[in-house]
Amino acid sequence: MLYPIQTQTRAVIDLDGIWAFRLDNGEGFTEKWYERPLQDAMTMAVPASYNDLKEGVNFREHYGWVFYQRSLSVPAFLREQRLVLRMGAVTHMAKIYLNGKLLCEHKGGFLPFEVQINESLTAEDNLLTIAVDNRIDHSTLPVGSENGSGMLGSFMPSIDSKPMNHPNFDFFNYCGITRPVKLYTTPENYIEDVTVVSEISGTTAMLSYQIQTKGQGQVKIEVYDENGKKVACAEGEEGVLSIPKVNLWWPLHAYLYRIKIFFGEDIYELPYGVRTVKVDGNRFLINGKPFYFKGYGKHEDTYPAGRGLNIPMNVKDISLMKWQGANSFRTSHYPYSEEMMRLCDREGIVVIDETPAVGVHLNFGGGANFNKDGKKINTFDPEDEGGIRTLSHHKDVLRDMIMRDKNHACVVMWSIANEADSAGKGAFDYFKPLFELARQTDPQHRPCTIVSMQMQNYEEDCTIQLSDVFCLNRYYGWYACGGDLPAAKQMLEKELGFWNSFGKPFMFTEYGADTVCGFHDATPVMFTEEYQVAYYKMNHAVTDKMNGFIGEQVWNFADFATSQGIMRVQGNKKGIFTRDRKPKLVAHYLRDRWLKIPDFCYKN
Ligand code: GCB
Repeated sequence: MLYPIQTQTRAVIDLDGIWAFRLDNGEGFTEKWYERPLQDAMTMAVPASYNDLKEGVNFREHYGWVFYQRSLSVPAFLREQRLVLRMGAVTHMAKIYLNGKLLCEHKGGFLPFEVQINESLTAEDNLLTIAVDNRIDHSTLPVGSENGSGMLGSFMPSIDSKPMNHPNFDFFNYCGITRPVKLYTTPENYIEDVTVVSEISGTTAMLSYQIQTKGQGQVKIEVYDENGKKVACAEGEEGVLSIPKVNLWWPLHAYLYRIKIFFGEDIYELPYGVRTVKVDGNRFLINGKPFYFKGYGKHEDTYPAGRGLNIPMNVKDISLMKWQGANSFRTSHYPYSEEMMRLCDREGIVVIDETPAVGVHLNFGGGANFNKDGKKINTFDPEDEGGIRTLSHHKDVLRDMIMRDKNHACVVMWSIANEADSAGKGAFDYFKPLFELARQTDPQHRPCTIVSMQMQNYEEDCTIQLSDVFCLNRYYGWYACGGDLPAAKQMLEKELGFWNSFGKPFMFTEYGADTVCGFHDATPVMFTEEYQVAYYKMNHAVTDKMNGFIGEQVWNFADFATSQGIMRVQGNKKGIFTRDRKPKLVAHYLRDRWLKIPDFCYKN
């Protein structure tokens, strides 16, 4: 799906700002709130998660639908164009109404969707309503407990007073219209999709392209370098463009060509970095050279926007990454905004792109693992016995993520899930078709992985058969052997020896220790800044000896909000930076280490 941009033939109207807003009291649909101006409405920012923008626990933890509304008038001179309403992301489920009429519904909170609105639009003021549902269960990604049941943050029996979300994952269930809402135009005959794949031979790049169109017209395509000089052109819906003396896109040294596509009256432009990605033996090659990942698992999480698009913070985060000598991050645990992906292309930040499949594990934490009769269930048990019901939605989000991000130079690998029950019974049969789908859908054939968790029998993990790179989340010295780093080191050495023996690349996609900024001790004890440093030093003493170990992504870039519970002190505190991006002691240690580790050939 193309990102909406303004060109000589396309206009983009930004619908962000203050909208009217109301929590559903159970009457929203029966009273048809979408048919008339919302009564007793409050104000709400778009884009943003709504949870932290008004006070009160009932507001923050609201369970179910909310209604957003605004008026919409379209300039007469645009009415002859094709008018498309496009939502960057609505978390987790949306119904879009225009003048009381349901235009479309969408499931999944982290990917864009759009609908043409010409036929429902009137010449005057139009009433646009977006109803948003934040409920999660065994059919959604991410996964939550069924029907809002479960016990929040407690190991002791307690009563279930009212249904509420019980995430089977460790981040706050922020929701709302979290990314921009835009109205864009195209001519009647228009460019629908663009796909470009690079191959490099010597100093020449061959770009195979495919342009999908609707309607009548001729396709022409031109490529411009960063100085605005035309370096290649072609005609036809598909073909090959050759760029001699190509400037490659390198991590931290991005070079973006501008691909301009003409079709009939329509024009679209794609920023495009030329690079290749390949796994070869136990190496991860970018442009043929063995890359070493230094960076983080992140979250889209800031105060008070929640998971709402925060462009200044995205710029700041990348600046801090560069300050620290990092070169990469993973979009844990959902696809990030298109604005962030475009920024990473521009800045040369390498990205592992992850689906929202987190919590696909009913045998671990979260309280999602009992059916309504109180019987223990396994993740991949038949659906009618309480097993997970995510497979078809998982296919949809995987396909949509790849279709959205397929042309990004920054994306070098697809993560199909985070910490699923990948060593559980039935896991291979669940994941095999997803790997096949990813490999068929991605025109660039990037490597694929599932990010695997500790605390399960790693020798049984289906990542062994399916993944191109083993991505490990490991917490030796925290959840295992917390406070006993010598014992943790022994266990880590044993396990990493196992992964090293396959002759495939493997890396950490998470390792970390909760650290409350300002806690200090001369003897490093858990939760102090000194312990976080000692923890990482111990891990690196082991990983640096492992030849096939191709990268270290720490958990987490910054402290972030989670559900309440006895394991979390006003959120998860494993950040290298605090939630407002102040460095902890470990930030300086990592900076020192990473500035000395080259981006390429570290393990040669
Ligand atoms: C994990 C999860 C991540 C958690 C982290 C933690 O393995 O992937 O979502 O936040 O552990 O801190 O426990």
